[in-house]
Amino acid sequence: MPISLELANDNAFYHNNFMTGGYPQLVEYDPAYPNVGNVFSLPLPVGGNYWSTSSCSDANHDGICDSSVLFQGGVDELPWSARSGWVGPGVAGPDQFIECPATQQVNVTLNGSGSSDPNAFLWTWSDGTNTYTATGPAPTITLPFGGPTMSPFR
Ligand SMILES: [Ca+2]
Repeated sequence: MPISLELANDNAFYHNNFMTGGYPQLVEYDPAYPNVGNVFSLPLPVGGNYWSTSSCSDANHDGICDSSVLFQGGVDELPWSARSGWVGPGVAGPDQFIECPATQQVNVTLNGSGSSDPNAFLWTWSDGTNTYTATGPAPTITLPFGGPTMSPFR
């Protein structure tokens, strides 16, 4: 969802998830109604926003993209690499040891309910070849025998 700025001055926009929702640009800006003094990030550890339209590399894995997000009428100098990246790291709960049946795979329900933002869960794991994802605070996923170590993310 975009924001539209017309004659809007001296605002600070940070910790927003700017998602496309089909809009081509997330900040609408009309040069006929210029804005001054708006910022789209604050010094770390606050940072800026998450932009779903922006590709992001984060070489040092600090959660902040290596490049600014530029758009007409503004710049986010410290964009977050993940949705709601400013929320603390996920809490996966205690380890689970689940016996694998003869089918060589098992359904496992994850539990991230202890995390601080249950609406922004993203789980990722890898089998060494492919990377998989699931969303939500308690997804049920199918894992193979000897399955991977799971990591919950915000
Ligand atoms: Ca970084």
